[in-house]
Amino acid sequence: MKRHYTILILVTVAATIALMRVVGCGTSRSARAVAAEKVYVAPGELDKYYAFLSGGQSGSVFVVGIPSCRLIREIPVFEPRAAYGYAVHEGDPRREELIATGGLWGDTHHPALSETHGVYDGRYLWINDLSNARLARVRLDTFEADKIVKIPNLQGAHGIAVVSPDTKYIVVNGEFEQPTDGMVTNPAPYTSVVAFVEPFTMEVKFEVRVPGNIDIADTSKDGRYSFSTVYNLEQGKDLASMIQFDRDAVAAIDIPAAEKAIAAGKGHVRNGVPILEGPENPGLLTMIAVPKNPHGVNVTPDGKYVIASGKLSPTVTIIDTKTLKIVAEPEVGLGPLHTTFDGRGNAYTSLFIDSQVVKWNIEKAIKGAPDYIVDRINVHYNIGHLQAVGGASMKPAGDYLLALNKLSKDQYLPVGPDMPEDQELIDISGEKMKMLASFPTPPEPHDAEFIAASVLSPKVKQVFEPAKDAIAAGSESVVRTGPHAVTVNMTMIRSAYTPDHFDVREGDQVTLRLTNVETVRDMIHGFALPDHDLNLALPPGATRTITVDAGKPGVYWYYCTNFCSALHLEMRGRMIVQPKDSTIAIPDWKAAQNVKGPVAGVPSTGAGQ
Ligand code: RUQ
Ligand code: CUA
Ligand code: CA
Repeated sequence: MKRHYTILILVTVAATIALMRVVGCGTSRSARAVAAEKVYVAPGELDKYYAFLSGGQSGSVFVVGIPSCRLIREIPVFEPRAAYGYAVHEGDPRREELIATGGLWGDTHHPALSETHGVYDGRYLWINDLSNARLARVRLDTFEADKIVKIPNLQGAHGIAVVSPDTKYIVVNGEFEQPTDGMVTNPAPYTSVVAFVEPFTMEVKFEVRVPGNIDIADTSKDGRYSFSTVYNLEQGKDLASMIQFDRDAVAAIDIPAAEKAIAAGKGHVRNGVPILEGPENPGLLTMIAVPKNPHGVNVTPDGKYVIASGKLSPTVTIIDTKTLKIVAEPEVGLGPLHTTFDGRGNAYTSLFIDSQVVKWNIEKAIKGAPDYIVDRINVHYNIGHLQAVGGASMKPAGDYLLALNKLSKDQYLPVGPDMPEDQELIDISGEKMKMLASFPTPPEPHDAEFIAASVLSPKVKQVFEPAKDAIAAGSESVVRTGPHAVTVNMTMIRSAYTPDHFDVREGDQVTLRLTNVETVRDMIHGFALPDHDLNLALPPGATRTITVDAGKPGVYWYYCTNFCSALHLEMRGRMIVQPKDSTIAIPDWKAAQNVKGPVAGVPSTGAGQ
């Protein structure tokens, strides 16, 4: 009997393997062709959407074209990046902000695009740094971080959301509870705050205290409420005590009520920010009991409902955004984390434990119809976030959904014990979901938002506008500004630096003010200086200023790091560091330019000290 079973199993396994060979792990040849066609963007053609994925512990934002899944840019935010000359050197404004607010690394989770009338307008993107309680803003005309601020009075800046429909504030949630007065000796239970940040000045306008901790955020579409999940309503300080209650909460903050209370001077100012206490301001804070250690919270595109994902409960909780009452609590599967929408009445919830995306119909679930689950699709593996195109706006496109999976396991060639993260693009245009493609990323995207190329690309600048201190072609100079200080005002254009050499003396501080005077998009020039720890990249129109020590006497070639023309390799020049006791005065560049004949070997003009 036992032998028969063994044979049966062997035959079944062999048949399954043979079948898998033919159709390729459950996908038929024609299904593959259809999927490939859907993500194929021919060379020279452009993607339909920009996807902005948070870079997690990479501290950055990944920009991916959809549907091709091609990485088109990484925007460094909370981490220096030599490739873009971002925050690498002293004096760089973002570097100074990073150092002043917590350090040269970060953990980005939730990109949030600016909205006008509830749809993405392509002006800005905000991104949090969970670890150091920071918020950064990225300009979308230049794809550059332009401001980084610290959020006082909270730790673990986790969920963020734009207050719809017109980006009145950016909401920032404090995940890690703190002693309310900041004193470790205070025996009272820890609490946290939700911060409301003015989007353009990036000033923290006010905060609202919530019992427990505050995880993920969204806002109602009419600007009335911010919603935050609270998974530690127990106010426990260890794992066991954080999972005691069957229900934690969604905290709903009435934003106009908060503004009124602030205007009436009801905030208790701490570290420069007024904090509102719930009990002192009736109606300000409503705690809606939802099961158990909820995670994601997402408002439906029509603004009617807010959906909290149960995480430790196999349910999602549907709450009416006007009455703040629970209207249904349908089961969706194991480990629900986040929910997104297609604009056709369907919700898509990520199931971490089941490794699935579940599609369910919102109205059917509310009515208690037995067939509210529409479809399920397996993802690879253990999905965290998911986002449909426009899913967090009032106008979802209903075409693509991105699954942001935590583990890639066997999906890519092994690259050591640590594997890339796996993002999967799913077609949601039909009744059934269809897996289209996957692509790896560095660690570790948590969330994504998409914007149509037709909205954003016309806003993207060709070149940087000249800064106030930009050097114009023809006005280059080398000036001694002190006994041990020289300023070099330099321009760069294909394929030369002007000046192409200059002299300084050992012991000098050399300030380089560099302008890339190109007027053509993508004509980047680098400026690397050997043995001086100096590497900059200047996009067209950009100006950078940096001061370095002249270093040991010698000839140092500065050179272009970005291949820019057939003469790219020749695009280099010399910093000649004369010995301390050299009597050679530092040539004056303007005088040198008037000298007829080759510039090399210009006589000293006595412009030195
Ligand atoms: S959180 S999936 Cu910031 Cu859900 Cu990561
Ligand atoms: Cu400029 Cu290469
Ligand atoms: Ca709990």
